[in-house]
Amino acid sequence: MAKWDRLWINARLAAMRPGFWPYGAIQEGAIAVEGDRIAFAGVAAEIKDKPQEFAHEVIDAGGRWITPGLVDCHTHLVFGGDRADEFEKRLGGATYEEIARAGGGIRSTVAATRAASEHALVAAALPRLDRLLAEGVTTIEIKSGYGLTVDDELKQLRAARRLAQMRPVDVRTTLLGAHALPPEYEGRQADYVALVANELIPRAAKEKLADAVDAFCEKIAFTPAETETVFASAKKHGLPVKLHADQLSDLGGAALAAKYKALSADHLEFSSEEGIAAMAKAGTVAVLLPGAFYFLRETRQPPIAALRKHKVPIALASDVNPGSSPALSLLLMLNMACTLFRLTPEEALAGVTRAGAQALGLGQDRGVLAPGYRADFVLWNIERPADLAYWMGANPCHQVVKDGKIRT
Ligand code: DI6
Ligand code: FE
Repeated sequence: MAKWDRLWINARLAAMRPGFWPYGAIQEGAIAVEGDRIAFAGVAAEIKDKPQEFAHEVIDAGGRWITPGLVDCHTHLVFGGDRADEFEKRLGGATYEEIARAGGGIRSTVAATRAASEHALVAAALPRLDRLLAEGVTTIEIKSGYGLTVDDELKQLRAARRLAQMRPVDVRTTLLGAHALPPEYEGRQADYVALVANELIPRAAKEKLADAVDAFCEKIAFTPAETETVFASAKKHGLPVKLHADQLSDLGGAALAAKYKALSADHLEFSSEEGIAAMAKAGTVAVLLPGAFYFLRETRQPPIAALRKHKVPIALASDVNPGSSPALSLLLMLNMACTLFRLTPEEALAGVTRAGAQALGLGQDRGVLAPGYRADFVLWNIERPADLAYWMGANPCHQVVKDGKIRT
């Protein structure tokens, strides 16, 4: 028999293939890789006595738990400046809307992002990325949405692509041109939507800078009709869509995302059960963002019971951004999802592995420990998988394997 490239023995395997969920399936396990794929994941029985006969390189996992590599499926990681001053103003009593009207809010990040070079954006994002990677993130989605001109949006996407060349991580980029109305389009919202649909999306598609298209469908952002214009263009250019839906009010965002077979609908605090049912039919993943819920002190919970009832996959993400979620820990999001939304630790783990991968259209490729899947996984210094959601601010990550190679 041909030997595997690398074999980890003395391992406990969590989050294996659907059907082998729940997570404590294998206590005396082994996992092997061949190239960038998992070649074996299961009971170690006959392997553990003579592991050298099975693989060129054998690693003793020391009884540690192994999970799939973490997937952070919703971030705005690339941006200029920060909004710490705005945080202080909000603590002093100012509202998000007042700050926005005074030229702050998203617009202040747009100004800082436009002023930054691609190189400066990469330099600013890199330490943030490193914080996430240190906790076992192996796949991250990064959105544009702070440039809001054709050139500045493409600059943000190029910066995101560049990050992928600098670190052992897969970056999926999402064009979020319809994030906010740029100041120079005040009173001409239709013209800006036309720019996104007719110029920005075609350019991003042609230059292969975007893997998906997103929009912010909200009273303070874009209407459902405008969102449809953006989505129609995305479809025409072969790009799947995602949606910031029903975060602050119910505009029917969940159903709209479903209508366009969106990969995911994100936030969802105000979504109706009909919207959730439509998502289930369309195969649209729910992405919950407890960091933004916490940081904006929101009170309306996403409809967890309806998501469970209709069996919509629930993903969790950091939503890293300077305004509503300056969160540089994906593990902390597991804790918040459990305490704030009452997810179980097992659901939370699925949210940053299997469901996170599904939310990026990568569910067939990664997010579970099973043969044929991408060999992205993490060894943890924990007693049980629920510890990942239990500790706050601990980083029990021991070793990360990306594409079958040990990340150093
Ligand atoms: N929803 C959010 O919470 C962020 N973007 C979005 O569409 C806010 C982004 C910001 O305040 O900079
Ligand atoms: Fe977001």
